[in-house]
Amino acid sequence: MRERVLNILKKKDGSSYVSGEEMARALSVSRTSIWKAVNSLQVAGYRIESSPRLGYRLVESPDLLYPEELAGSMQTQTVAPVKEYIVHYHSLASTNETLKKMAEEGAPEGTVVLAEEQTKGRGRLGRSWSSPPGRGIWMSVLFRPSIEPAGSSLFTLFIAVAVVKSIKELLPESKAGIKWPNDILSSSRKLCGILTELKAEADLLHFVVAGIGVNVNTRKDEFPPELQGTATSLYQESGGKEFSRAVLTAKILEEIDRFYLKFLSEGTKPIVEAWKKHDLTLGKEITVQTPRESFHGRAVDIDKNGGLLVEGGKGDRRIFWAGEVTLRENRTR
Ligand code: BT5
Repeated sequence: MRERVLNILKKKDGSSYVSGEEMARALSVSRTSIWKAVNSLQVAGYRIESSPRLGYRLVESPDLLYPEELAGSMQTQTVAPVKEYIVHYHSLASTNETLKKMAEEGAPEGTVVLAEEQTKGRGRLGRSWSSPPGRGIWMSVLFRPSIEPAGSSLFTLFIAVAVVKSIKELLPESKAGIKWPNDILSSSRKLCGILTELKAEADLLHFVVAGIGVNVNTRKDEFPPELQGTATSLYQESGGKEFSRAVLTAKILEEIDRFYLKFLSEGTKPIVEAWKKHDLTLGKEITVQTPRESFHGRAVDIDKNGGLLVEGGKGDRRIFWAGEVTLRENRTR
């Protein structure tokens, strides 16, 4: 009911009032139900003006990632096709941890977990991810594809492309690009990180949980001191513009949905091609650090399954599926 009332108020676009009676008629409910729904929206942070004669008017929506805020503006098939697939928390240790537990308990493909803040946001290899309240997008998406575990590397890639494309729609002058495998950088600073985790056995993939962290409205001094020189946000990149996290989240989820369906129907090729358009890695001198070694060379290509092909000084070629990449020089191709 709350969502349907909100939709009617939104259609008026804040410019005019809509009467309780009109809404009650449109939704075939009593005026008391409308009044209750309006009250609950106000408690949730929506500024709704009411006038005894004219009715109700939506003055301002909160910049919170409520399911009804997102679902109302999204057209998706698999990722959160209805708002019940979106689970919103004000505070959570880690959206990836929560979604992995939900996946174990049978949550359907396309479930999305969002949190306004994470108290134990996670990066790769036990590193942490700074997730201050209300400033970024901290979310995880669940997939249950019928593919072999090897194909899961592609998830990090297409999610990165989905995020960059969405960022560029909101901020066309953005210099955001992807550093293989999971960093979105802008002017060499980290704007977004992706943590893809999976549960699999031998040749069976049970599920993939893709965690996405985007710094949206974070001010420089809101990052921990050690990140202030290496992290950035859309706010900083745009010279101090605030962005609607809800609009960006909905765009990202729509792009993820489109890429996922493409991946299932057309395979890896369109993803690798799209990835290359936003890439910051290929053609550069790089160092790949893995738990076993440190390899220097030139990044030459992305394999059809998302591996990074690197050519060493002696012309020896290696393919990496995971690792930490450091860019050493500017693009040479
Ligand atoms: C990542 O790891 O970049 C993956 C980050 C994934 C975060 C999302 S948020 C939703 C979901 N739930 C989770 O618990 N996690 C996912 P990695 O490549 O290991 O980078 C981690 C490093 O990035 C840290 O060691 C810091 O140096 C840096 N860092 C931490 N927080 C940052 C931030 N907010 N912005 C930019 N850099 C950050």
